[in-house]
Amino acid sequence: MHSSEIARRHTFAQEIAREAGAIARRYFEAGDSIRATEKGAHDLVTEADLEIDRFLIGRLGQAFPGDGILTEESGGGEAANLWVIDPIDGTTNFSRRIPHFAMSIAFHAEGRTESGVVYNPILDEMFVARRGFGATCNGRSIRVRETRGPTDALIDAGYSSKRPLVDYVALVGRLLENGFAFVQNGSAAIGLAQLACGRIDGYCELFLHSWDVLAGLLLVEEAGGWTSDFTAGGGLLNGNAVLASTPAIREAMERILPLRSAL
Ligand code: LIP
Repeated sequence: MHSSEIARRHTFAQEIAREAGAIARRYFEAGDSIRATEKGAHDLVTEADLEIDRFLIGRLGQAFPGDGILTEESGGGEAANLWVIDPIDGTTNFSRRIPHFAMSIAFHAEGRTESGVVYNPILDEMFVARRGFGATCNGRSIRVRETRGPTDALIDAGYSSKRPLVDYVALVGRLLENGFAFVQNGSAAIGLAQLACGRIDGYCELFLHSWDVLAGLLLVEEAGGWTSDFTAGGGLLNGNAVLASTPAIREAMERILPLRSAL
């Protein structure tokens, strides 16, 4: 795809992320409770997820009718030019009015992510990356942290109920045994954005979907970090484990969560 066409999409993604954020803020700041429906164990969907999903699909369908769209709430399939979207990543946080959630919008063309946007509308933090052009937060360049080693590293280790609990417990055990500190903050998109801007040193989770991570993984790559090849082995449509970190702890993290790495 020509660079100018990617640029058009990159700019548009930021515009609709901000508009979608206004929808999320309307629910977040309303007085009544945010009603959530359980799709599975600790896997929620709210009216806001569904309204933002419809909004983003509508805007993208009007602006780029030939592109494919894959979202957490509406599904979709593979396409040469594909939008991969989580309308609210961190829905449990959102439903409890914890301001740790984001709209995650990625544009994936000819087998690689070209544009990623992760927007936290409550903190008004717009994380943006275009492949080959770096990563920013609110327009300011961001870089991963210069980690000194495991005992200097803070890792966000997401929990997925789609993998055995014993495997997550073992993963956390390996992190702690090797001197890492860990948090489990409930949003892969935000966790990867925080890695990209130097607030944490790594993100790992045993299973996630592409809409949770594609935008955040590009942020990390463009901010000088390392990421596993999430789309390997059909990850784009089927999901995969995810591992991302600062370069200094890559080898240590690959021992913690052994994956075929690509970057
Ligand atoms: C969430 C992920 C998070 C994971 C949660 C949930 P959602 O996505 O971002 O990393 O641990 O279980 O899957 O469901 O809020 O879009």
